[in-house]
Amino acid sequence: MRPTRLDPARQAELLASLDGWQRVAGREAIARSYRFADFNAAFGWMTHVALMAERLDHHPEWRNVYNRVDVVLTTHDAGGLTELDFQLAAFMDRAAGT
Ligand code: H2B
Repeated sequence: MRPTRLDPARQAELLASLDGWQRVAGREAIARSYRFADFNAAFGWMTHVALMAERLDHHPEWRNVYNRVDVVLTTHDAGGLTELDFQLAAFMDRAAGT
């Protein structure tokens, strides 16, 4: 079963529990940029996150340029933010050591 869209108050609460994540203008999504030591570190982190994304069946929108990864999370099926977005965001932060 897919999670349902969170109400705005709960979204704000969960966003406040994260560091470095922001709302995206014009759509219901959250975004964060990560910077790593080099491409190897960035891509290693992406690989680690990709395995979790498959397990959750929840996939990021992301872009990598050398040591930087820009991430946007939203739940396409729900048309907005769900628990899964905040779960994956927290996992990304832990995996990046932030
Ligand atoms: N990822 C994200 N971010 N949102 C979704 O709604 C979503 C997904 N849906 N990954 C999943 C895959 C769905 O398309 C498949 C069919 O389970």
